[in-house]
Amino acid sequence: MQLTPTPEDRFTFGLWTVGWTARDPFGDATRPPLDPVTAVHKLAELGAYGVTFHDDDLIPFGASDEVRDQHIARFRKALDETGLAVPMVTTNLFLHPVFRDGGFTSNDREVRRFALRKVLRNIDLGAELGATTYVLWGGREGAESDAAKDVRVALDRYREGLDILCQYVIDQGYDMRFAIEPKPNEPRGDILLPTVGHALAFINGLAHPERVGVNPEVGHEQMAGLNFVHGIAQALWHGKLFHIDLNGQRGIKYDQDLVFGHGDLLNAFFLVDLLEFGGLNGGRAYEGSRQFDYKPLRTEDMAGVWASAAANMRTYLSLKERARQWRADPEVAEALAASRVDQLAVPTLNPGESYQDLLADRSAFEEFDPDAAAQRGYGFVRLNQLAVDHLLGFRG
Ligand code: GLT
Ligand code: MN
Ligand code: MN
Repeated sequence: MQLTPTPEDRFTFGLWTVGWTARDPFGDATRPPLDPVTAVHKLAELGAYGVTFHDDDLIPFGASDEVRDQHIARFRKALDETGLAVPMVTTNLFLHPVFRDGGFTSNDREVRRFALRKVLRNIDLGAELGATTYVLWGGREGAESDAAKDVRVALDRYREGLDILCQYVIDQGYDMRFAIEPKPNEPRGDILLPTVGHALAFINGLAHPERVGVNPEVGHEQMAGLNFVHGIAQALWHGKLFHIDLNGQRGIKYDQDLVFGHGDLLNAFFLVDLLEFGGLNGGRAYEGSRQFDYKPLRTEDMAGVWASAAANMRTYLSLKERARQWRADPEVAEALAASRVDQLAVPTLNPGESYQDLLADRSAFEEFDPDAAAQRGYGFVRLNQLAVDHLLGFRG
């Protein structure tokens, strides 16, 4: 069993994850700031494929052009030394007080114009570093009072912002797509585009919908009580899974950003199974980075930070191995068939059959015995228990 990560596994970490100093609303930082250059070297040592960042993770907000260039040069050198990629970048539109009412949807037009400029500038940097995905997490785009924000016009402004960004990357000839990251709440009482489903619907109304997809995060969907595997499957179905943020969450509460698998482990198992083996002929269903967007627990020191970074990757690879064994188990194959999982792939009408033919088919209705069909169980519990047995190491 190969539990040591390599760049082929495509694991990435945001600078803000391992670099989180653990300041929370109730307490000061428990760890020192982490130099991005150290982060790059350490992540490469641990077997990561890439690193991602917000503009402000790399370059302090408000830095002069000269200082900015110095930070970029040091970072670039570290990337060259380690071979770490930058597949994704994003913008911080939430930390500075100027964004107290959001960026693209702030009621203050000057703030909206500033936010757009901040994003456009960082898109250029991302393109220079080879990033092909640009994440938009609108944590401050929202409200606490229903009087504060006309949601319909806020969505107009959100769309205006996205349309401008898309036009910009098209005009620049950048190979870059955007991924909206939904979250239901925190830091705002209610955040716009709160779930994967809301974001998917919004994308349809954009000028360049083909350029925009989603970056779902495990904990964000689970904060809303939703099934993450279902959300990911639907995003894949729409061809919109452009990026993914993996972590752990234990139920409907504040955003915990735990290590991947340290929340709903069974859901994480089925998620890895879907990503790695849910494609055509059992191959990968998703080819992009597997990003860990977690926060090392505030209780941990720097050694604990690196142990938790490694834990994310180890959990993913363990689940991948368990999923491989689950798929190869003949009893699982038999149980899947007994549950008629494969039958769902058969179209409900025959090839060439019309609804008129269905209406004429007496066996479908007049002669169909619903009471007899109702007797047939589906065996889903057995199937689920086989997954649990595999997960716990009692099979395979
Ligand atoms: C922030 C948020 C994450 C987002 C990051 C991208 S920033 O830490 O909690 O979920 O992915 O902006
Ligand atoms: Mn989160
Ligand atoms: Mn995230």
